[in-house]
Amino acid sequence: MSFSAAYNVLAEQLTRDGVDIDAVKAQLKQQHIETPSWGYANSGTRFKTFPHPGAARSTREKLDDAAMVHHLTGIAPSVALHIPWDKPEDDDYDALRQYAESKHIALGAINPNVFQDEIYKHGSFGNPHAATREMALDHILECCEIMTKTRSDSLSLWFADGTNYAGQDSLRARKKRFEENLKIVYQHLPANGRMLIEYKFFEPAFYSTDIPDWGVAYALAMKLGERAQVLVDLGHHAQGVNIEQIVAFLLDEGKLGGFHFNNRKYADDDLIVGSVNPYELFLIYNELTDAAQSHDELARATSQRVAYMIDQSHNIEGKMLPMILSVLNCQEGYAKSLIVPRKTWQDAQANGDVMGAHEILNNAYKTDVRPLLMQVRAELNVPIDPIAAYRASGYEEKIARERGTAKQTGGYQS
Ligand code: PSV
Ligand code: MN
Repeated sequence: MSFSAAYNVLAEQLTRDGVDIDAVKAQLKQQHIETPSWGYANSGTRFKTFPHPGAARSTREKLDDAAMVHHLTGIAPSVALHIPWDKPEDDDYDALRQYAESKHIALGAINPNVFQDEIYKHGSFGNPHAATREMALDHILECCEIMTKTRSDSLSLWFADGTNYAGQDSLRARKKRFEENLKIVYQHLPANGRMLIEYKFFEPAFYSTDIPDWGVAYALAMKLGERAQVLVDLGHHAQGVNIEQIVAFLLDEGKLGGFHFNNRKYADDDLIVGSVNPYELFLIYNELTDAAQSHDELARATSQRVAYMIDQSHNIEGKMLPMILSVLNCQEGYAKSLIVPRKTWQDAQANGDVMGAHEILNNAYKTDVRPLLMQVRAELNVPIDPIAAYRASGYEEKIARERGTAKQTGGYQS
């Protein structure tokens, strides 16, 4: 059966279930997944980076690769930058932005780096030395200025801060130092800018981490104000944590700012999102769709501003294919959440119908949405099978030929 015949069958079945298929397609066409500049370079893992032939050597090459991912998927129109890894030599961010625009993509979230310089041995904002805290602050304030030049509206903040030994530093003092500096950063956000506070439950500090979980990120964001929100990096949770529940809570509080998609099996952020547990990705999207379709104004408005970003530095699987697959996995998870017959499901919940509610949700998850996605791609004018199109494009061979195998070009251990 051709994909369009399969799509017609699926569309009929979904319409019978009360799903508005045109609305579903319209929402899928508006999906926006931001890819990370560092995912295109030879960057990554804390143990060893295996260089990949053709990996980007400069920010412009990273933008070329991101543009290719967008060209093939139609839903990855922006790229997150990491400063200083993506700092232009001449500091000409306008030129960088124009280059991105010439490739039909935009510059996205700005990610400061206050963890790689020698000076940050004992942390950045949590550091007991005022001069080091000052340096970290200067860097992040510079990032606020960069946001204006790149027209970015999000500042993604991740801190490696913490301690390795009990008694090493005052836990309360570290908290206060963070609050003090974040407050200053908050005051320097550009007018349309917001601050996304990322948490991570361990590593590189192992005794205490200054922002170890969503609760701490949430408390900090609450104190700062409306334009500070929480960033949920899927890799930064212990294995059993129910991430979709965190997402639901933060949506309801107006405090979900964005995601870093990846997979927690790495205990950080380097595996393809949805590769191990696509059900979890669906459940996360289901909370987002549920908020987007609810009558709760705050949850609905919050869901509309969520920044969907990938944070993956692939090490053994190449660079472009895993990024394309990650974008497609997000598309599939989102599509499945959109076909949940929400009213029927909510009625089952309200009636205390445990098995009925569970089954309705799972039926959506088990539906093969691939014909729907192919139809959406055809309507978006992108290849119906972006992975096959990439393999056939010759791009991988071309960049390997032109760029060779670069050493580390952005990322850890550089
Ligand atoms: C370190 O865990 C990390 O991967 C964080 O998730 C940041 O978002 C990312 O680096 C980029 O700085
Ligand atoms: Mn992250």
